[in-house]
Order: sequence, then structure tokens, then C-alpha cells
Amino acid sequence: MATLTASKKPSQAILEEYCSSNSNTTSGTTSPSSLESPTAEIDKDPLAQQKGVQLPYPFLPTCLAKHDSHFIERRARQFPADLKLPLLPPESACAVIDAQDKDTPDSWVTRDSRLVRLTGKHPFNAEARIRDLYTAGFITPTNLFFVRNHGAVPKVDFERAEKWELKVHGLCANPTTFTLANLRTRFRVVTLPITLVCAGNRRKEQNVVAKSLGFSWGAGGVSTALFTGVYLADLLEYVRPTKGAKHVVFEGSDDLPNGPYGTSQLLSWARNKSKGMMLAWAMNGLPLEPDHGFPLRLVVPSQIGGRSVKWLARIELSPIESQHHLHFHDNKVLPTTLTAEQARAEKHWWYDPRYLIRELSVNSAIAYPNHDEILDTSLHAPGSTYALRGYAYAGGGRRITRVEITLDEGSSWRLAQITYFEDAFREVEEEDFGVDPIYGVLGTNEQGENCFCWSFWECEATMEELKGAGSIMVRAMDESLAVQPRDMYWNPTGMMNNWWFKVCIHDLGDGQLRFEHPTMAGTQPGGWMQRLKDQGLDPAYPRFAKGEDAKAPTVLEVSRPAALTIVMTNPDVKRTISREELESQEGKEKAWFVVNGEVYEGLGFLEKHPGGAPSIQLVAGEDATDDFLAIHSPAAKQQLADFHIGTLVSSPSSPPSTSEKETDDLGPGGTFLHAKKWKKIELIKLGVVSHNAKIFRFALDHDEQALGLPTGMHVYVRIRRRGEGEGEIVQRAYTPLSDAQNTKGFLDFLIKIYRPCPEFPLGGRMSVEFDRLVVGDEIEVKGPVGHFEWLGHRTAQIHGHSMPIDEIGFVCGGSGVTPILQVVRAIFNETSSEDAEIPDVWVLDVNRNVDDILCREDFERLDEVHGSGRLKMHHSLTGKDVPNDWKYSTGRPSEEMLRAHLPAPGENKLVCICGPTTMEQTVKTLLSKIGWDLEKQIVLF
Ligand SMILES: Nc1nc2c(c(=O)[nH]1)N[C@H]1C(S)=C(S)[C@@H](COP(=O)(O)O)O[C@H]1N2
Ligand SMILES: [Mo]
Repeated sequence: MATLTASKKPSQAILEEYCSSNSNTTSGTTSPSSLESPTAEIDKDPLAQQKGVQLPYPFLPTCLAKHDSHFIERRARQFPADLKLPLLPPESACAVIDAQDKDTPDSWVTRDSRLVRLTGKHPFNAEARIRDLYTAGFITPTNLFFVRNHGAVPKVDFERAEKWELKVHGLCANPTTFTLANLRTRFRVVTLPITLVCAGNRRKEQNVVAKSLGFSWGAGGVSTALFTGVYLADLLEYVRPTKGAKHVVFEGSDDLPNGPYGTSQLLSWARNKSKGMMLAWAMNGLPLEPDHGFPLRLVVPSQIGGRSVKWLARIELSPIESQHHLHFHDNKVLPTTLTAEQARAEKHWWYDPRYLIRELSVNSAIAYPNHDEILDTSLHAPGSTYALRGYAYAGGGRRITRVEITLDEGSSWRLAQITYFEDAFREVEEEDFGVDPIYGVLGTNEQGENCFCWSFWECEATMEELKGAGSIMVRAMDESLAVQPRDMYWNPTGMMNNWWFKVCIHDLGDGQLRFEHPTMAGTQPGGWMQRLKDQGLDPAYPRFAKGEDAKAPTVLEVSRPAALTIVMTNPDVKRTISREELESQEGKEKAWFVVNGEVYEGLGFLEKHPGGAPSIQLVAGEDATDDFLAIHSPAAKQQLADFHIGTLVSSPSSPPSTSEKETDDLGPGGTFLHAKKWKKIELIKLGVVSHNAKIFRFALDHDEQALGLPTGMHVYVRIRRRGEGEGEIVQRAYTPLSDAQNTKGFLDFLIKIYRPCPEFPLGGRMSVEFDRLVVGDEIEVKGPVGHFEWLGHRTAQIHGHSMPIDEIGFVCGGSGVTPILQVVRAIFNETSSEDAEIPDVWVLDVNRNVDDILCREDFERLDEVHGSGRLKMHHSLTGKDVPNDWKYSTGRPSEEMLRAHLPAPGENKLVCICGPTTMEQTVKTLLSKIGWDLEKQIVLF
């Protein structure tokens, strides 16, 4: 990542600052050609060498290609006519930037104005009108292909694309970083037609029933393209996953508030070529457009679009699923019993693996007749028919085996004809297609009977039938006999909506019929659902039967839980309580606390409280409004009324105590930390370093404010637990990763996440809480704490006594490296002054696998810039996957290792240890054996 030429984006920049070592982990087993320039590989490209073929180099998306007119049309290479494959649509693009994109970060991306924007100007989320989509045919022209961007499009120009690196690492024997040219030349190039569908397709229908958490897709969140690239399975075979690898984690390079977009696949699925997962650089025979992931994306057929990571930069073989924010907080179908507000407030639902969406579900929609289409039956001869048409798709490679139409709301059905254009590709013989310079080979052989594309259906209805009907409804069935339901399964994210697609017919008289679709995409008005709702009817249970219109329609009872109005007081409670009473001995003993000006008694609930008694005792006699409201579910809030004992009244003698933030606000000159008071800090940025390490950036009070943390000291961090054990406070000392002396306005923590596992069922409780934080969340810090301080000028202070230091050794493990980095950085920073004298520094860093080593490059850089070899850095790996070219130690710290890689014991020498407790204890024992004075020369951080 460090080699990318584009301007650094914040989240990437955070990672680069600390973790660019990751980009160099290409191990020795990589073939040497990866070091050559990518252009050299293009020259060797067997495809490029075929004579007489014009390759689209520079391989640029239409959006970035040079052009002289305001309108560009490029046509991809068509397949030979005798293969009888569907024609590729012309790709056209307007060369002028849409006015709506002008003042956005996407002001360099050209877009087709026919796309309907669903989320205002930015980010860009758009779909084609269903009629445009359907008439464009089996293969959707790229410019009409739906777009789902969570943020700004990463700006990738030709230069950056040429140097694009796909880093593949983690639990594999041959971790490798690939350029695009590497992919093209090392693996077989394949092409497959694939339909992508956003899990939110048809969400507008759900949003009319009750607003979900997502924006309003119409039925156009689906499109099909020919994707060209290499099989993910081939790449996995090349890097050789090792024991323990269960998931393949993918990360894009977009810059989103909670870190880049990322998600994962089960390794067993990813390895299976018949599932068709590809790393693709081309779409419809031309380079991917920026909106679709230029220069490289993952394409996962038959699963929801959200799994097809765009702008793909990193793949990690991991023992656990993706830990990316959007892997958990997107693409879920949560139970219908939850309201959107509950889902937003109660985080644990999002971590329940049962609610993850993988494969698409069976779905269909109607394109003919269109919304507001008018059919004048009087112009048609009696007995003539209208062709109802639309699309149908299913997931998991399953074929659509049935599409049925009803004109009487499900009393009777008729079968539609289904056309599977995808079969044309399947029927082409491998030899007949050969190896195309652009498309490579057709992947349909490996695909077997799996279906990756939508099908089109058609069904005739006579004019008379349509005149006599109140509606047209369609449902499809797939080969597992799953069938679309009549009723909507409303859910908080509004995903996977697949109830029958229902079009209402209005008889306008004189033989004229007007058709009305359920909704119009985005904020466009129209559709029978909103119309019914406006009439006070429930759009989830419509009745269209002809003739029934005249009857007064019954208002159906809404079956969804209504948003709760929460009453947290007991109307019978009339007592008033003064602040003195609240803060009195009695108040403390009975655990009185205040929420919204009302006083509650916590005593009777101490034992039952899921967060344990201390969480209530901690706020005894205090105002707990913020904390209470922030961490409790609506259900818990409702319970509060039972504990209501009175209303707080303020007396003139006791001014309400001011909040911590105000009393501590020292202004830009003062430092942030307060030794006695907890101060809130807000998470403003989050970066994923690897499957078990993340960087969290928190804002201080002011941009120019320094933290106020002496070198070598720590801060206490406390977080209130959520989900299980809600409300309980977990607290631990941490050292920031950011340079505490020179960083202003924010601080970064690098947290190694210890998730629950069979050996440690609770995981690292603090790190688990960190893991759940999202941008905007607050935690609290207090400090500084610690008994060690580096004073500079070869002097340390230990328990208040200063001590001269000639040589200093550090032994660390995991994120124990961060306090050590603080001290080592401060030591080497002293060398910028002329007469600096610094001690010799030894660091021994013990980790399980190479990928677990944190801040490796920070140390290397310090050594390069300041140290002239005075930093003696050594590593040891305790895990089994030791790279072939590993030049350091293996195994847990031994006496021999400590002798070799730490200073010899003596006067003016010191060893600091920071890591997991068991490591600290072992090292301490060994050091005392070697002759170190445990009392005076060993510091445990
Ligand atoms: N890096 C990245 N990949 C991404 C997304 C994103 O926002 N960032 N959106 C996902 C979602 S939710 C969908 S539906 C598909 C949409 O792909 P498209 O925009 O090419 O149609 O991309 C997926 N891949
Ligand atoms: Mo999506």
C-alpha cells in the first residue's frame, strides 16, 4: 500500500504510518519476477503477444480514457458470430461530469444521467429504470449497471493502476503481493457472465411499509456483465493456505469512516472453482469503470453484491471471518420482530452469525407493463395478447425453474416462459472459443450446471383478461423449490425483499388500462404502496380485486412492532428529592441515581443488573442520564419506571454539579489528560491492520491540544460493556501508539484483539469492547499512570528515583510493543540535537506469526533515520508458520535468547518488559537467573 502514488487518504494514511511493514511481507518463496517492473510482465504477456490484436492499453476505463468529443462510445471486442453468444452492448459515456458530482470527491467520475440517484448527490448509489434495464438485454451496458458505493470512489489513475498491489497474506505458505500484470500472467484468464444484485434490491417497498435502516432501491439493484479476470481458487492454490485458515478476508481501498470496506468468504467455498469467484479487472470486455472497482474487484456469483469487494487491495487467510465494520453492520436480515430503532441501538444482533446474508434468494420483477404505462385495449383486435415480461434470479448457483403469473391475487396461476441466455455460453465448446486475447477462456466448464445469471421471463395475457383483472403478480421458484412469498418479510435493514412483485391495474374506462408499480426507486413519487398508505391502508396487505374498490376497504392491523414510546416514570410517584438528599449517605447506600431529572433507587436491582452491582454503585448519588440512555435497550428503559422514587429538585444552596467536560476544559493551551477525572474521547477514525489488530483514533478537546503523557507512562481506558454484560465497566492501562510528545489533537491506540476462543471463552474483555466500537462512540481516559518515565539524556525515572542508563533492553509481545515504541522513539528523537548522547537500545519482540508483528516498520525506520545500528532489534516467532527466509529466532524466550539479544546485566542498565502476563513472568524469572536485579533493574510495564 505504501507504494501507491495517489494522495494519502486518512484511514489508509493511519495504516501506512504504522503498518506499512505489511506491504513488504512478500516472503522469500515468491517467484523473483514479482520484483520486476509490471510493464516487463505486460511485454511477456502471452495474450498481448498475439499478433494483430489491439489490446486496450493503456487499459483505462472509459471514464479516464482520452477523448475529443463530449460523448464517447467504445465497443468491446465481439465474440465470433458462429458461437451464437449474446452481443455485447456498446458502452457509452458522457465525457462531461454531471453537475451533481461537481463539488463531491467523485468530481472526476463520469456517469450516465439515465441512472436514478438514490442517495442524493453523494456517495453515488444508483440504478437504471426497470424498463431501461430490461430492454438493454441480458448483458447490462456498464453505464446502466447499478452502482452501490459506501463512500467516495478511490481515485485511481493509470499510473496507480499499473502499480496496484493486491497483497495476499495471513495463514498461507506463500504470501505474495501481486500486480495486475502478475495476475494476468500467472493465472489462466477467464470470462464469465455474472449477475450482481444488491441485498437491498426492492427495498423501497419495505421502506413504504416502515422505514428501514437503508435507502430506497427500486427493482433495478440488479445487473449482469461479462467479468474477466482470474479464478480466486487459482490464486488460493498458489499462496497455499495453511492449517487453521478457515476464511478468506477481502478488503477494498475505499476510505470509509469505520475503515475500508471488507468482508469474507468461507475458504472451503472460495476454493471451489464451480462457485465461480473471480478477481476481475474487466467488465463487458473493457476495463472496470471507477464506480465498479477499477482497477480490480472481487466478483462472487450468486451471492449478494455486497460480497463482491471493489478496489480490492488485500486478501487475508484467516482463522476467523472478516472483522470489518461493514461485514457486521451491513448485509444482514435481522428478525422481523425488531424495529429499525432497536436494531440500531442493540448491537449484539449484528454479531449473530445466523443473520448474515450469503446467497441470493429467489426473486423476480415485472418490466412490462411499466409503471404508468397505458394500454388501450380498444386498439387491439379481440383475442390479441400483451406480453408480460420481466426478470427472475436465484442464488447459490440455483436455476430458476418456474415463473408464475397471477391476475387474481394468487387464486390461480399460469406458467411463464423462461429464457436462460446464460446457457448460450455453457453450450460453447472449449476448443471453439479457444483463448481470446481479451477474454481468455470461457469459465463455463468449471461452472458446471451452476447458474450465475438472471433469466428473463415472458407470459401472454389477452386484452380481456387484463381488463378483467385488478393486478398482475409474479413469483418465481428455484431448483431447491424455494418460492417467493406472498407476504413481505419486513426487516430492519430492508434487505432481501422478495415477496411477489405486484402491479396494480386501473381501468380508466373506454378500454384504457393504466398500470401502477408498487414503488418508484429512490425519492421519486408514485406507486400503489404509498398511495394505499396515504389512504390509511396497510400497503403490506393490499387488495386489488376488481370491483372491491367500491367497497370501503378495511384497515388491516399493522403486524409490525410499532416504535416504542418509552415511559420511564411511575405516574404515582410524587416525592421530590433535593440534591443534598441524593448525595447523602442514604442516597449512596440505596444506590440512588438520576436519569432525566428523575431519581431512581438501584438497591433492589443490584444483583439482577446484567452489568453487575458495581455498574450501579458507581453512579450512586450522581446523574447517570447519559450513560443510562446510551447503553440500555428500550426494554431495559421501560423497566426503569419500577424503580422510580421521586423527582430531583435543585435548591439554591446546591448548584447542579457541572459535567466533567466543562470543568476540565483547559483551552487549547492546556494538555488533555487529567489524573483524577475520567475524560471522554470520541472515536473519529478506525483502521484494520489485520484480522486481530485495529488502530483507533480518538479526538482530544481541541485540534492543537497535546495529550500530556510523559514518555513511558500510560493512560487508563475504561469502556462500558455492551451486549452481554451490558453496563459493566472494563478498565485497563494502555499506551497510545501515536507519538505522545509531538501529536496534537488526537491520539491513536493500536489494539490487538483477543476474541473469545475455546481456551479463553471470554476473549480479552477489553479488546472485545474495543472491537465493537464504531466511529462516533466514546470511551473514557484518565492519566497518566505508571512508575517508569524516560526523562531523556540517558536518564530514566523509576518509582520517583532517577537513574543513569547506558544500555536499555526491552522485551515485548503483541501490543506490548506500543509503550516500548514510545520510549524508543523518544530516545532516538534526542539524536536530532547535536550533543545528544543516547543509550544503546535492544528490543526483543516475541509474537506468534509474522503477521502478528506490530509496528515492525516503525522500528526499522527509527533505526534507519536515527540509530546508525544502535537499535538492536530482534524477533522470535512462537507459532508454526515460520517463513522460509526467517532470519530471527523461533520459540518462546529462553535464557539463551535473552543473553544474546539483551544487554549483559551490569550497572546503569535496565530491562523493561511488556506483554501478556505469562510472558512477563517467564522473562522475569529467566532474567534473574542471568543476573539481573529484579528490584532495581527490571521494569514491568
Ligand atoms: N470496496 C467496496 N466494495 C464494495 C462496495 C463498497 O462500497 N466498497 N459496495 C458493495 C455492495 S453493497 C454492492 S451491492 C456491490 C455493488 O457493485 P457495483 O457498484 O459494481 O454494482 O459492491 C460491493 N462492493
Ligand atoms: Mo449491496
